[in-house]
Amino acid sequence: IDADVLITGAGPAGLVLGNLLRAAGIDCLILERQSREHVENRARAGFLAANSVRVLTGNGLADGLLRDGARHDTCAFRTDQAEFELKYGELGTGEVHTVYPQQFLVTDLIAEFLARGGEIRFETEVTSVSGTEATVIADDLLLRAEYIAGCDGQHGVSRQSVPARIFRRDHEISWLAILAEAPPSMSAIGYAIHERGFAGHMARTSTVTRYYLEVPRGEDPAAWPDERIWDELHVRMAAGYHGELKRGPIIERRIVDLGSRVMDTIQRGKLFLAGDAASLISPSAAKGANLALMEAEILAGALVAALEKGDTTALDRYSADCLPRIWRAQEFSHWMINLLHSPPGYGDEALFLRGLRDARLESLRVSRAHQNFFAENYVGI
Ligand code: RFL
Repeated sequence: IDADVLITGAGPAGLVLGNLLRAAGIDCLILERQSREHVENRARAGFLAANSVRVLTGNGLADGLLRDGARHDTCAFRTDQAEFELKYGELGTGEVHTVYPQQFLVTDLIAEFLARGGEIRFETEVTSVSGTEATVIADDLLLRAEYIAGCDGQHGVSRQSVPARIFRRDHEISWLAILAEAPPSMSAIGYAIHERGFAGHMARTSTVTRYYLEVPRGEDPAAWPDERIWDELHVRMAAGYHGELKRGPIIERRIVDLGSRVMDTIQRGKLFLAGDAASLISPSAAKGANLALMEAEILAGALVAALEKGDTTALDRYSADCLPRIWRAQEFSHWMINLLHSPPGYGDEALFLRGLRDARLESLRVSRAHQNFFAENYVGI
């Protein structure tokens, strides 16, 4: 046997799981396709919900986050005529986000996992996983474990070994996801609803800001040189009216097709999925990394009970524990998609859906009950 627990993938799910298992003295090995440098520089998420911060703080994984993370509690919705702010930290359950770029978190988690005596094999590609045999093939080598945690993300192989019914939706919306070397332009998270499409603004650090622009499906990011990006953001965010954007060099531009995937089970024999391997959620409500951390914590507790006490009750009900939370996050994310987008064109149906979107936005502006619903779901899972 090569390890008690073999983990595929050194993203947030695999690394949090690995750290929690090491804290309980469980021997585990992480197999990661990319180099350490690559995963430590991969910018993605940034908004950590209260539960994620609790998981990290409660397990001694929050030093960097508590030192360099920023509290975030307000978002603003704007159109070209008006803007309203929601101080979600004062609504709903009163919880806030902590902004801490995912690549910083991954860097911290790798260092801590190694310090706890864990082993990571970088540049090691898993090509097949068996939940019934509890084996993994990586770089032509057969590895055995008591349990396997499939944390290899959206494009990994683990989930292919779980025979499940898959429910998916292509939202038929694409975003150009942009990282700019520029300070945030607003103190709030900004959602701009515009005839030309959605635009978003999210702080990352004092010198880097994430923006999103809705673009047609199949768009080539190369068609978006810096100046075109800033000009389009200027128009959609009505910056002439609400305040100029702080411009800077664009350091990353990539297309994200908004899609969702849920499976009817996320386990098979000795194999358990967590994070983007278990479910895919569109980034509209910033839930992906937070679901990954929630699942990693549940799975760690279940694996510890099984390995230390031979009690597999929690492992047996792992899918049943996670799936209702996954569905709730999906539902809210879907609600956000409908709040931020409407189909293009001026046909009867497009205008009808735009009318619904405007009504939804207006309800959020004026209804305290609606604001509380938003706040509770925006920060919670
Ligand atoms: P990851 O982070 O994708 O890690 C999986 C790891 O597995 C490795 N791997 C393999 N290793 C070995 N063999 C194989 N065959 C392998 N195949 C893959 C990969 O190299 C990788 O290192 O999955 P994990 O751990 O489940 O974490 C999920 C999160 O990364 C993801 O949900 C979020 O980044 C989503 N997301 C956001 N989530 C939030 O909660 N808040 C946000 O603000 C937020 N913003 C975002 C986002 C995702 C984005 N993109 C790129 C889709 C913004 C963007 C632009």
